[in-house]
Amino acid sequence: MELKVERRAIRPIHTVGRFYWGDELLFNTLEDKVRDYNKDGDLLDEGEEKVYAETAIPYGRYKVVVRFSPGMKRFLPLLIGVKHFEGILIHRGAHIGNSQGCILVGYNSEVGRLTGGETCEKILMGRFKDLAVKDETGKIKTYTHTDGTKAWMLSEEVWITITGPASA
Ligand SMILES: [Ca+2]
Repeated sequence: MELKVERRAIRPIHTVGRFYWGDELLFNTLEDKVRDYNKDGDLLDEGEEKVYAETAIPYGRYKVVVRFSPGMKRFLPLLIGVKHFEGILIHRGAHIGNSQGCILVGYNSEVGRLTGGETCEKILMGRFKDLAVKDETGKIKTYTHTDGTKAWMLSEEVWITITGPASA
């Protein structure tokens, strides 16, 4: 499965985008400020630097697993192999104060903010549930992720591409 975040509004302190499941537009995303200015997947180039809790993850394509987040106390999608970052999740949130590089989901009904995040996270996790491997009783099978937490067994690999804006 291929997911996509298309960054569309690159603002001085926040970034609004669109979240796609395959080709299907599901809802909006909100991230911190984009600092991977040359879009090469790192924050090492001239003029680039990571400012803690104020930096969006670099552009790129990342594997996604669904892992139990000890901090969030629920199963959430986790991006693997993000340069300069650890524990990048996709979860609900209203404003970038809720994110330290994580990808927030909701509807961009107000400038720089999201609403309906709880609904959007439910929709997203429903999609992952459809992909999950279940036992005879319908319970999702899990394995132990490399960080020691439980993760869902998925019937296919899931990848997410962080891209955009199309016109730039
Ligand atoms: Ca870069």
